[in-house]
Amino acid sequence: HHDERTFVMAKPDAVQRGLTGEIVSRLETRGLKLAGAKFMQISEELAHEHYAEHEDKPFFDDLVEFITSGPVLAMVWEGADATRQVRQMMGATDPAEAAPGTIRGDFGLDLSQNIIHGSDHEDPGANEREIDLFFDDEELVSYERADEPWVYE
Ligand code: YYY
Ligand code: MG
Repeated sequence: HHDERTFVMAKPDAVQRGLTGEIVSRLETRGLKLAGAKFMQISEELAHEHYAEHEDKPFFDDLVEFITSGPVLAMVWEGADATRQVRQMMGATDPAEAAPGTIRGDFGLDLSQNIIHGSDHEDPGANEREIDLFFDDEELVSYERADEPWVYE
């Protein structure tokens, strides 16, 4: 199955640093398929919902402040094992620990400004929950990309 969808977001630091094109480009050239995108500023309420699992963590208030501090590019990407593959391309949560070649490892140096969000592949249903939180069904597109026969056997 090549139709797994995952939620990805270029965070406010990525937008401010002009990294949104680079992020889209990496996912796109990997063979993942863009199914939806929205340039937006996250409200306080949406930030609390999106990061609900971290509500009790000491970094929660700073995290909400950061993610609402400027526009983000929210996206849905589709492909085989998309959630886990995006996480691999993102690298470790702390950019200081992220391997070179990953998005965080190539563009970040410090928590919490770690450039990109991707749904947790170890939390079943996180991808669909986050997609539903940010997108209506009619904002997502199903189509075939011309290179698909060259990406998938
Ligand atoms: O999924 P991922 O973004 O890699 O990490 P999470 O553990 O879900 O944490 C969400 C978000 O919180 C992370 O991207 C940065 C921030 N954060 C932090 O500021 N300080 C920490 N010690 C852990 C996470
Ligand atoms: Mg997470």
